[in-house]
Amino acid sequence: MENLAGWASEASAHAASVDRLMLAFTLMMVALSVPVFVLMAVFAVKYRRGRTANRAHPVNRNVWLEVSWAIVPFLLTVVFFVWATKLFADLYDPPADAIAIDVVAKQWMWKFQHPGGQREINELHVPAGEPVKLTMASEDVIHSLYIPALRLKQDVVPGRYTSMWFTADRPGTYKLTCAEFCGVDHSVMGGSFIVMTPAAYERWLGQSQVDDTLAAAGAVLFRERGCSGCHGPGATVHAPPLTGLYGRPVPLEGGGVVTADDQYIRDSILLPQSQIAAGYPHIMPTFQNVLSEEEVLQLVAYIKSLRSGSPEGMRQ
Ligand code: HEC
Ligand SMILES: [Cu+2]
Repeated sequence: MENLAGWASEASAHAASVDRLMLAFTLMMVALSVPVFVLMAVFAVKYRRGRTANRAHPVNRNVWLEVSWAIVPFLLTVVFFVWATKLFADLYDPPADAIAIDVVAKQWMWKFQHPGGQREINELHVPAGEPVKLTMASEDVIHSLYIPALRLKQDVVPGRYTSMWFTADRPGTYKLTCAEFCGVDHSVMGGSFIVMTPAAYERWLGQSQVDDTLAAAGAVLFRERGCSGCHGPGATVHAPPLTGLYGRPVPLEGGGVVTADDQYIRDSILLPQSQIAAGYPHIMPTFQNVLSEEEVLQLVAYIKSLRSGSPEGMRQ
């Protein structure tokens, strides 16, 4: 592999913020611990055996001095708590216009799929300066996607979606790896994270071989796997229409309302008995062990594309 930028490089503003936090925190720890060790050494010398020092030890309390060395470090650490929490919370707040890339982890490779259907394995190409959101699923065990240059790491867990987002701003080739021991070949489960200028990314998208966009691949599955038999416009079965479902609140049987997000749609397909849409019969079969994670992601992309009034919505 050619000249991967080292672990120390920063490929996003977030990475720079994390480094600033770590540096400041380290400096604070030094500032708080140096006086302790210096005084220890000074007193060990000053009061060592045989030394003529005043050992009378008169009672000499200075309450404010004593309070200050509890309060000052406390306030300092609270500053870091707030600072770090802010950085952490940002990770859960992706911009709505982020480019949605799907990730499937399996022993032992990373598969990436771009919204236009471009697929790649162990390489992730992204444009600089644009937010990217990864939705991640695992085909087998727990993996963890770690991109050191972004200072980001997120577990990829079987049975649910996890996500992470970033705006890389420095074109280059960086390391990408699995940070969760996932079997014998765990150590080779990695590759490169390639940040390109937006123009180069467009060219790359154009050159990559595409069978179908994610949503179009999902539309084909929707027919082939018989979903349209129940959910299609002509179906005689009483099943909910899926047009406009994404992002909408869904009332559930037995009370409660959930928002139809990626995870809900995924669970509806793989664990249909877990959350039943109110007013519908329990007849939807499970597609667990029938569909691969990639196929489920394609179906989710298709259902997301079914906006009310969109031409895609007519495609069933
Ligand atoms: C035998 C008929 C049938 C088939 C086949 C079927 N479904 Fe369903 N589906 C239903 C019914 C009935 C419900 C509502 C009850 C429930 O939530 O389980 C439902 C619910 C859903 C929901 C949740 C909708 C909502 O409004 O909350 C989604 C998403 C969904 N199905 C997707 C699919 C997909 C994708 C396929 C194909 C892989 C599929 N279904 C195949 C009958 C079916
Ligand atoms: Cu792994």
